Amino acid sequence: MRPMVLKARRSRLIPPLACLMLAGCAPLQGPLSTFILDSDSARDAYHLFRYTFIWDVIIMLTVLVPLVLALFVLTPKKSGGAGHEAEGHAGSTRWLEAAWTITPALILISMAVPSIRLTFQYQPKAPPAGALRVRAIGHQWWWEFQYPEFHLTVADELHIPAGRAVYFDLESVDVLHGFWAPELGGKRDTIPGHVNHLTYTPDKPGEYFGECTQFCGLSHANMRFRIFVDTPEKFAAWVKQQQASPATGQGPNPKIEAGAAVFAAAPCVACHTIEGVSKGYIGPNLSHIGSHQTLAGSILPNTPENMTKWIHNPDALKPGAQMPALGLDPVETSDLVAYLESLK
Ligand code: HEC
Ligand SMILES: [Cu+2]
Repeated sequence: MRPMVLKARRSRLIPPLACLMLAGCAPLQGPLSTFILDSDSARDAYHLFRYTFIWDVIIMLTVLVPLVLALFVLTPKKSGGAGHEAEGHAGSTRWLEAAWTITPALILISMAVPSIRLTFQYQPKAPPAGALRVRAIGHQWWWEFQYPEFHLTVADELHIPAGRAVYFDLESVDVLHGFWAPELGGKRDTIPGHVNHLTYTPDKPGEYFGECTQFCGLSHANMRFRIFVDTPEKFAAWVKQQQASPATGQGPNPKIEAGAAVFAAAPCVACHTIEGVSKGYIGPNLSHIGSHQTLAGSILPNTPENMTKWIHNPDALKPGAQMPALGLDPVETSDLVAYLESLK
């Protein structure tokens, strides 16, 4: 009876195992897939991966097939007698040894050369001609993006034009972070006191998810960002909108006016910049926060409800968040939210 029981048990393992294996396929299509190739860097990295993978398979088969044959098929018969195993091919192995030393060396070189070439190609010391320069600065736990060309600073949502190279200066103000938007390729660390570089050219308009990839403290997993690749026209319009002065709450809406007054009188001004209102730089620039799709390291959709919850208690949404709960009353908070959401 025992073998039957074992078989039944084993077959029960098949569905969960199949699920596990299929779950591995989900990232092929998900928003953080390295198999979606929307930039030159992503494509080149994929081709290199495919090249090394093919060699890996060939090497695995070259090693495993003779090993399995030796272990299970070609084992000498017991009757051979003592000393039989030691005979070997003495005298004729020199060429064989040379071949199995030189061939792997050549294969390794053929992988190393393109790996090193690509590594340097996508982190040049100087920006490629015509590239858009962006300083990407990691903070616990959000991203600051500066465009020197446009005198612009934004947070967590980076806009870049399709078809134009972007050149990142990657920096950190506190601890090690990692900058990675997988579908656009090119992952690189941001290191305090050191500037790393990365360049790629996005192919086409789209919305891309990014993540911090180096464990950087309590809310590491909440340190996300978005890259919006726009058409050149849409990008130019976005730059214009960001450069314009934000609505400052002086309109006819009394709620927004009241919210502007709350902001100006609260400690918010010490940490946040709103152009024409305050010059704080500890936290994200809020000049056009109403035009953002997400909040707080791209972990929440930008809705009045989420903004209210965030201001009420940042730590509850993002453990360790470097913004204090300021104990504003509900009316003040609701006015403040109306004001911030009006800043387009
Ligand atoms: C001690 C500094 C500090 C003070 C005071 C402060 N903040 Fe912040 N704020 C931050 C930091 C840091 C972040 C980024 C947090 C994160 O995402 O990890 C932030 C994030 C935000 C965000 C999300 C921004 C984005 O781009 O997603 C909003 C909105 C915001 N703060 C509004 C306010 C308001 C309104 C006040 C006043 C009631 C205020 N903050 C007071 C430091 C501060
Ligand atoms: Cu980080």
